[in-house]
Amino acid sequence: MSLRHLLPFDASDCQAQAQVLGGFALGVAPDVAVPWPCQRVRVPLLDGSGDSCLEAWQVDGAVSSGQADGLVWRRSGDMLFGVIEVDEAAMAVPDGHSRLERASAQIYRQMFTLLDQQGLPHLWRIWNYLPDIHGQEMGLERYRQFNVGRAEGFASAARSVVGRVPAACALGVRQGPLTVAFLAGASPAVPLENPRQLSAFRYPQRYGPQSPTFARAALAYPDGQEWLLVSGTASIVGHETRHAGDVRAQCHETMENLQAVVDQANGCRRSVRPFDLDGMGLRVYLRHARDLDVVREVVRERCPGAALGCVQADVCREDLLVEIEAWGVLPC
Ligand code: 3EB
Repeated sequence: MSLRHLLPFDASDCQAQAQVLGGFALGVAPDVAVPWPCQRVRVPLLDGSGDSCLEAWQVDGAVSSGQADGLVWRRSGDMLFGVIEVDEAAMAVPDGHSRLERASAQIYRQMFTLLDQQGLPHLWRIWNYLPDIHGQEMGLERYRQFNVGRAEGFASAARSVVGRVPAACALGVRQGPLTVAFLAGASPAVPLENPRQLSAFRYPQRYGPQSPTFARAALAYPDGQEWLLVSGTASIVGHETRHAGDVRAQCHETMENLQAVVDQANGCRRSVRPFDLDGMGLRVYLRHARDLDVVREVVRERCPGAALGCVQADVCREDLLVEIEAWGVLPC
């Protein structure tokens, strides 16, 4: 069994479709019909052509699938990819809690229940997309409400919200439901932190009543492979945003942070060769489409060979203009 990332690929390629564990449709109209769990991320594509673009995780073993209550999943051997969407508007409004907090807690509970039932309890990577991320709900920014709900979900499954947590990203999208995708397995991933940054799960209260629950990266081991899954990474040093208002400097700082995480991975990798950012895949989130040329120039300078996808999305702190995530694969 192995795992391969296809980017972008053709929805009419039936042979490829049959062996897709799951993936993403990115774009302003990502409503492509596919037979696998697909996270629809409603964001403008900044460098591709067409209305949408598919990315997928391909496996070479047999797959089995299931769906229930807004959750769609597929598994192959010891790995599972799932997508959950929740219609916040349809949630009951509980006393003293916001709809988004409730919806986030419910999604995470649902995910943990499935993983326990499937005997694949170890989360490797999570992708969180929220509409109106900076909106206020009951006096608290929606991203902060999401953090409260996410931590409730972890706690109700008796999971730690510090230390051994999955890699993740959390971005604001202009349209669409709250959606969470996840990649999990039978074996634990090795969580990594960035020595230049305070662990996000230790961020101080000024960023919200509940710190975000994610590790800076995860090393996962599908059979015969070593996967480096780097979380959304931005211009943060310690816990503070650097270079507010300067997208070029933020992009340089972000590349430094990505390199620092890759260095951490190389310090404990099992593979003979080291990971190299230039041989990895990068997804770039820009707050403003107008910053594309500057950001591409800075990224290309450091990583001329990386597979690059750029979309417009809201990074979770209002002063952050760019966020970049990365993944890499090596034989081991
Ligand atoms: C940061 O470093 C930037 O809430 O899951 C990056 C990756 C960020 C994941 C999350 C947030 C998350 O704090 C934001």
